Amino acid sequence: MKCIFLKVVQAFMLMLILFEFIEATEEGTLYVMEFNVMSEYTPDKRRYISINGYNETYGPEIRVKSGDTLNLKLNNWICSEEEAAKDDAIWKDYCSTALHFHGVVPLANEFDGIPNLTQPTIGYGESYWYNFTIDKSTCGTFWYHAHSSVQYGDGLRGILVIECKDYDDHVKKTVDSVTDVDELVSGVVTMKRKSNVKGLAQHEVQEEIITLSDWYTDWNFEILKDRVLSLTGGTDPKLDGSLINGKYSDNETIKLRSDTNYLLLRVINSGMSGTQVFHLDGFQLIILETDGILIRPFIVQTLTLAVGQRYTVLVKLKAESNVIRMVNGCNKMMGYITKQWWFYKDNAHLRLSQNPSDVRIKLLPGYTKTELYRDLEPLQEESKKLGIKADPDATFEFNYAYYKDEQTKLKYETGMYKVNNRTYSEYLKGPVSLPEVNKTYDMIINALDHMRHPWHMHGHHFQVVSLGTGGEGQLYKDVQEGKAWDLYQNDLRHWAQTGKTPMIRDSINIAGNSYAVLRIKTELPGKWLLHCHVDWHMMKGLGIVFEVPAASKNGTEPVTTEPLPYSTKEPNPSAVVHSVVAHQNKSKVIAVYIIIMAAIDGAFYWLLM
Ligand SMILES: [Cu+2]
Repeated sequence: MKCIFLKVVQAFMLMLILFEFIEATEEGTLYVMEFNVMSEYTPDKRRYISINGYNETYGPEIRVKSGDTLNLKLNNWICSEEEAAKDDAIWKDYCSTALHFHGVVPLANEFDGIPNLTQPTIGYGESYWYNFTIDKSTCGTFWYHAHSSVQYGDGLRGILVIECKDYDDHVKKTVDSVTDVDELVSGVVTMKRKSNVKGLAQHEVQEEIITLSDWYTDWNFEILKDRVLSLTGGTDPKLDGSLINGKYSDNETIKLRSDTNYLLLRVINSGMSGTQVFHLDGFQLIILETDGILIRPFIVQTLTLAVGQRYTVLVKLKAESNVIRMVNGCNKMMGYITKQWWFYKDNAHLRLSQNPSDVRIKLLPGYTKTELYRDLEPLQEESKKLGIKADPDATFEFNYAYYKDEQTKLKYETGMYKVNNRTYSEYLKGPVSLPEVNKTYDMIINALDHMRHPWHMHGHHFQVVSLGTGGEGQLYKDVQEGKAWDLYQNDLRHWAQTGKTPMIRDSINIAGNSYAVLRIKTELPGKWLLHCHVDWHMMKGLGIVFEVPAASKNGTEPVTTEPLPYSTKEPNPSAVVHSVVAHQNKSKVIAVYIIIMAAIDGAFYWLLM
């Protein structure tokens, strides 16, 4: 009798193990989609770019899993035929396009979406296929956006969520670790050693996407052409408003389900320029993700996002949480544009009379403009994935400033940003060559101007080894003294003494008259951008291109990369729509089955004898 019972248990355990294995060996799903990109007008005649007729300045949300394949066809109808035919570089830029998948790393250079660098530009009436498989290690919150002219602020953008088991488990473990905690305190969350992940009810956690973006009343193209790129044009046009989830309106609501105990928010700054501040009145924000990197849960009260940055935050609701006020501040030249939205349960009474202008963003609890690069520590597995070692193989220095002298104006017909005395378009023609692939490099970025800029790295995540808070000046590897140098040395000591890992991400604010030290490991050959994500600034030259060489066949000697082969702009034959097939590697399954059977039988034999 005992024997039969044990056999039943054995068979059941075996089934469980096998089920998991088969699931894990499944090939990803193939998603085929088409983006028809065209210009539309808002009711008050503001021209914007719409994807597939969407009525807002965001296209459809793409939600896939790690390992899935995307076949995305983009059809460009941004301009009229007449506009596209204009013999004018600014018009040509706006009428052609290419799509960048922001933060999706690793992704081959040919899918990075940089017109005339990683792909041919998609002209008026032309189509282009983006066909790639998302790496198994890529997971989290991302976005896609145009990388031509100032199109994305006009609407050529959207959210890309890549789901995976590690992310879900991390959410569940964090929920389990804070579920019995009465009062959450800012700082690192103490995680339970053994987490009862399986026992958690999925419905308890309600996921919402919160996109934050600045907004300009006038058509971006006009602002660019008539103001920013004019002879007397400044660097930052006046910002007119802020969008939450694409909406200009204030006091909008997001419904909470009646059984929601936790909110899981994916917060994204997908704007053109303004740093965004995010706060929930009376609630702590447990940060779980920085730009596609899972981190040790860290609690803050107010979140600050540079353009391009994404965070996942978990919010533990209280029994009486029927109404939660969301406060958003969009940073403009002087001060903030302030908005409030509401999360609410059906039976809640909304106090819409509360005025967001009463809120002083700078007085929000925990408000800071400083990046938390010492606190937002990646999970160990994430650090391992990147494989960044303690010392760099080489260090590069990039110094940027804004030039509006007569000579610059004569040459570029407007003031320009330059990095090491060259503009972005000059780097497009002649990238900085990094010596080798599979090496660790430090990039020192020095701000010689007084403004804050959100820098974004293509094709790589970076570790933030050191970062100034603003005003301490530049870091020069040959000078080795001064405030910035002392801060840098202090950070190096900190990492050595604590054994902690610096924050890892792909976008970061660098303060004015300051510096950053970003560490990367070159893994993918190609030409990659490192640029300010304020589109106006990029149009005025603020970015560089660096080239990672491909290893030669013997794996050591670097060779110069050849131009990428583009067969055609027409639909790729591999992109034919077909139903999803879940391939199961039968021989592997059988082999594992036999091994498990043998192990279990052995264990039972040992137990019973
Ligand atoms: Cu900038």
